Amino acid sequence: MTDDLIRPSRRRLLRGVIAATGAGLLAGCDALSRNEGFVDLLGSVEPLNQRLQRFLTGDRLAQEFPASMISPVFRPNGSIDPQTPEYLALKANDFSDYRLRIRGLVEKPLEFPLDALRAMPARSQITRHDCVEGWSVIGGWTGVPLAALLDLARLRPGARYVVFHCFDDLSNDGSRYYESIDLVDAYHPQTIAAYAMNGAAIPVANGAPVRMRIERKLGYKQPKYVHTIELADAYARFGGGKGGFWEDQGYDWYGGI
Ligand SMILES: Nc1nc2c(c(=O)[nH]1)N[C@H]1C(S)=C(S)[C@@H](COP(=O)(O)O)O[C@H]1N2
Ligand SMILES: [Mo]
Repeated sequence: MTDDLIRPSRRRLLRGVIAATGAGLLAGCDALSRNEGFVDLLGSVEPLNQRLQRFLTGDRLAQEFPASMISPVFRPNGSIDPQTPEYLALKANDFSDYRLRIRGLVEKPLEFPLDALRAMPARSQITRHDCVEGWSVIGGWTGVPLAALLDLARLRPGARYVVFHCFDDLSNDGSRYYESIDLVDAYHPQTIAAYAMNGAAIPVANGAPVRMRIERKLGYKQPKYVHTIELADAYARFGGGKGGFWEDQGYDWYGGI
């Protein structure tokens, strides 16, 4: 059957579905808006969750690739074997005591063991990673959409940035790698807390056990070894104040691709 042949009936079907849903929604909303409790609930939820999800994420996706294009080696860069005591302790137990923490401007601070993350609805994506040093690699990632984690923790008013705290001390001065993004990128569908790379646990060199993939950003905005995701009104009070480890050295905060 050619496309031309099936298209007209599909269109009719679609029209029918839209009409039916539209009518159902209208009746439902009308009935619900007469219930004051529901209106109050909408008033409190709408500004934070629904508005963010509906309007801030309506942006373009980074290109995704077929599995045949995955690079044989996902070249590691920056920290590749963190030596901070807290990381070494977790690594010694194969990360069984690891928790991904959500805190800051949220109603409900949360902690996720790896098993809990793996049990959540996942997203997989094969994308190209571009480092400002001038190389690119293609890799496959699986993880939990950051949007889902933020929805569980529920943002508090004033939350504008997501700050990622990492285990590693790249500059060897007692500080820790960190990064930050705004809520547009936080709610982007390809922004995931990844726990797998190319179908296996993420190797230590690439950020085990959890690293972010924020696919419309350059390499330095893909924090590895993440332990805490903090919601904040501003990023100036973290690290050197410019929003990230490399930003503090002069790199651009937005770092988009
Ligand atoms: N915690 C942490 N995250 C980091 C870095 C780092 O040194 N530490 N390096 C960044 C840079 S510059 C790049 S290019 C990528 C490298 O990721 P990869 O090691 O998986 O290739 O991680 C980014 N995230
Ligand atoms: Mo990089």
